[in-house]
Amino acid sequence: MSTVLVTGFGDYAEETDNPSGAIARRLDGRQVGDHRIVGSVLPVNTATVESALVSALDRARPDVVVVTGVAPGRTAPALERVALNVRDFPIPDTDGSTPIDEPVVVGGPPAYLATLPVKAVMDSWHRAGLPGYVSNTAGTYLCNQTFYLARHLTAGTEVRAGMVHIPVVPARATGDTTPLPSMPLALLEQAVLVAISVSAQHDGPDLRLGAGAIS
Ligand code: PCA
Repeated sequence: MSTVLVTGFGDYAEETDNPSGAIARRLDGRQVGDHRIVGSVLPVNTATVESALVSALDRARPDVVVVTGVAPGRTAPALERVALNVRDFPIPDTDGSTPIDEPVVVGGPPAYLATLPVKAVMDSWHRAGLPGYVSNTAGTYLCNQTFYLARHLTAGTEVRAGMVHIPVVPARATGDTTPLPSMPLALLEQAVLVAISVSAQHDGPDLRLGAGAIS
């Protein structure tokens, strides 16, 4: 039996019903195949997110960590390939803090690649009829910070860590004449579940599938 920690985020700015937090709550305690899921909701707070993540890691002792967060404007779920050691916040966090060009970890490596099998997850999404892609930037806000921390804290261990960004749900996209792209919560939850089970089961190197981008 392996354990997967899935984190989502609480509300922030215009995301007053963050689907990533809702999914983490819904999946907490679920067992999928041979995998036990621990779900945890993290604060959108640059000063406290690390201690919240460390407590979740201590509690779950996971084999796999899947950080999730909402990215308004994204068209579909995305596996993030890279976490940067940069905090350059486009909006303040829930405490009003707006770091500019500060590292996530002082003296840490400039970047980490995900240790989840991002291509295998993308392939399974497509086989399950779910849209999804590999993204080459997780931004420079809380999700990137948390993804970087998850990789930093698991570096040199067998634990695999990565991040999935999800679009907003339809309710968040109404009332606008140029609506944000959206997907229903049930489909987003299914995408996160596929990411969890493929990441927990996949053995050996990632699939060799092209999913690059020009920009
Ligand atoms: N999304 C933000 C932070 C919290 C969340 O759900 C991000 O993508 O950085």
